[in-house]
Amino acid sequence: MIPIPEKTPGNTEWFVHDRFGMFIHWGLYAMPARHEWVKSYERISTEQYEKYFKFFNPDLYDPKVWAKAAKNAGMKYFVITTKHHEGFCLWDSEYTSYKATNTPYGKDLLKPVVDAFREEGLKVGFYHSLLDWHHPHYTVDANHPMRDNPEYIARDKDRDLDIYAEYLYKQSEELMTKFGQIDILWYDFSVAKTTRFEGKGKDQWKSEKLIEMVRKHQPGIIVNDRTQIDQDIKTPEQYQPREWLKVNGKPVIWEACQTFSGAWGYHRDEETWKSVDMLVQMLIDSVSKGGNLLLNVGPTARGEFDDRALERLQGVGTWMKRHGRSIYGCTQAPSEFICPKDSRYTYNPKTNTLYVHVFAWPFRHLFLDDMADKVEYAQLLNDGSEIIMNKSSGGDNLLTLNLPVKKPGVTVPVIELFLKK
Ligand code: JFZ
Repeated sequence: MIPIPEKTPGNTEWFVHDRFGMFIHWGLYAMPARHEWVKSYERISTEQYEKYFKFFNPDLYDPKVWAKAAKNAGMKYFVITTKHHEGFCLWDSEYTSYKATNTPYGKDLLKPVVDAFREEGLKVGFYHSLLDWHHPHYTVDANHPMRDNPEYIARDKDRDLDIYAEYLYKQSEELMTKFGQIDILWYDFSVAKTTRFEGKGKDQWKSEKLIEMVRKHQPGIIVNDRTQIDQDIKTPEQYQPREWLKVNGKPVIWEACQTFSGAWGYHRDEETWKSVDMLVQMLIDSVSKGGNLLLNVGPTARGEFDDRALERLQGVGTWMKRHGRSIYGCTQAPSEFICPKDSRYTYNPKTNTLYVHVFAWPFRHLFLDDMADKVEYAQLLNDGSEIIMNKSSGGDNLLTLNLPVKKPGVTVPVIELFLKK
């Protein structure tokens, strides 16, 4: 049995097929280059933060290069920050002057990236921050850069969060109407209440109204869960769920979002970069539990993917070129198939093919319990070479796969098992 999530309002058919996307976090925070939350972490005032706006000029920005890198990595969709918590807008919004067109760069950054990724055949997603540390009517909460500034907090009585909610609505509407078909809207996030501060959630964002408007303009769009109203997908962040994600005991459509290193925005000095090996394993792990992976790049302030990111995208792409078959169109394997140690199964229900991803290459033999009567033919996926199978004579239905002693020269070797009809 394979879990079947309940139908949701958006079109998720392509999403659960495509499995792998690129997240892009890009904004002024690429300049301080020490975390996209720098304004909050370092309690930076809007006046002090202004220097980044004043000098922002990503002169090497060429989204066609980004789109090619994503496509070559095997990614099928992308989600870009239209505005992050700092409040800076990548597009030429009618409702603010805090936008790319008013920086030294002087041009809209959003339209070109949408066009470039579409051109490469990728689906288009917008991340939009519900938080806004720049808007004058955005009140102080536990995450706000001015949370320790009594004078700033005192002026909250003159702030009207409904005015901000109206801004959020208007900008969301721009995003939904000025860029053609948008496939994903990734709102972020609802703020928890603390002893000192009120939280912000669906009542403050007016989430119901937002979602209604979004669906009016983009009927098929996939909306995430962070407005505090669950829609199409759940979004576990920086961890791999232990099993198919459930809400109230029911399986849901889910997408893990993960960074290459510890930050989402470009972080110059962060050194906890994941290896290609680990990243490929994370992608496989997601699909083996019926989920997607949204893997993040934080472009530099000059407008490029840095070498560390490019190297990993290339590494993942080399693997994907030969192993896309065990990812696209695949999901968790039916529960009757028992996965061997240090491996992950994925399964393509259309072709009735089972894929064994071997994370730790064993010496000579891989034992598959209760599979002897189920497999018609087995091969290594990277080169299509036969894997000889032995069926045990003990009557226990054990299938033994005879592996080469030398691990195939790929990041994660995969054995493709064509099952009997
Ligand atoms: C959010 C952002 O704050 C972060 O910068 C990035 O964009 C990521 C994809 O999403 O991360 C969160 C959101 C919510 C919580 C923590 C991190 N939370 O509720 O604790």
